[in-house]
Amino acid sequence: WLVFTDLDGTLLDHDSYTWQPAAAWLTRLAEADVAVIPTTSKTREELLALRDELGLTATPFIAENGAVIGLPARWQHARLDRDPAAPGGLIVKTPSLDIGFIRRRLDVLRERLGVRFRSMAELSLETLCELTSLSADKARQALAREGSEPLIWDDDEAALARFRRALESDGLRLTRGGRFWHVMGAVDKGQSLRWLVERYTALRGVRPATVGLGDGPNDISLLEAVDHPILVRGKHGATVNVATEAPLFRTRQPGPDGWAEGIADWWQTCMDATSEDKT
Ligand code: 2M8
Ligand code: MG
Ligand code: MG
Repeated sequence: WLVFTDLDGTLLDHDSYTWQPAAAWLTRLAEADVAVIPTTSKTREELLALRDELGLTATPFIAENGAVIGLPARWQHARLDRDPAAPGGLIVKTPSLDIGFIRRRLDVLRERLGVRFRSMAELSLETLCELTSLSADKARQALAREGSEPLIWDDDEAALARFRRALESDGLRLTRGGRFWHVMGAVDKGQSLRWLVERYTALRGVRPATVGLGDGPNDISLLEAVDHPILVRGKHGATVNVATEAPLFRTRQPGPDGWAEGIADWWQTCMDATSEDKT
């Protein structure tokens, strides 16, 4: 089994970013050799710091809504990876458009459509800290974008619909996180998740079963791509309509409490059930 999990509002609390209620399960999953793969809007820099804190240094990560994929040593493949590993042994794939291009298109579209928004790069560090409750250090890590730009939308729904259409005809995509809208190339969490499943299959010769946890509209593609989807109750108020073939488990609690609730249910129905079969 591979566990793909969103961070903000899912493994981490929407406001305080703590994951204490999920810590015991993270330990238990590590002991059972189940890989927990962060699949998030956060940047590579934010992930590099968080991986250490969460104890997830041996597993890959999906950052910036699919625009950045980090592969640790065990997930690398001599024939498939020609890119050199960075210090620390990580290989990072960026299967999308680069941030400079995205920002230039955003400027052009804002001008042409006359819509109002502020990109994260345009916010002062102080405003960003206020909006997100991140510390200045963490906010700086969030600003180190490579393949997606978060936005605060300051205009109405009709303008948003026009903006989305214009982005799409430019080969760009718009998705919604807990606080921001995110613009990136033709990627999403689900696509990068499938890419990692293919990689695992190529390396190990078996197709892994997958669990996915998320709370926001930007997690729909993730939840639709896994065998066992878990929708964690959101604190953001956005509706999340998931169309999965697999039955969707909805947690009662938000954030890391909901994460633990969903994982406990999955463990009971899938893991305990299989170990009983074996005995
Ligand atoms: C942004 O991502 C969250 C994801 O739900 C959001 O849209 O609210 C990103 O900029 C991320 O890099 C940052 O850490 C986070 C902080 O709340 O906000
Ligand atoms: Mg989230
Ligand atoms: Mg997220």
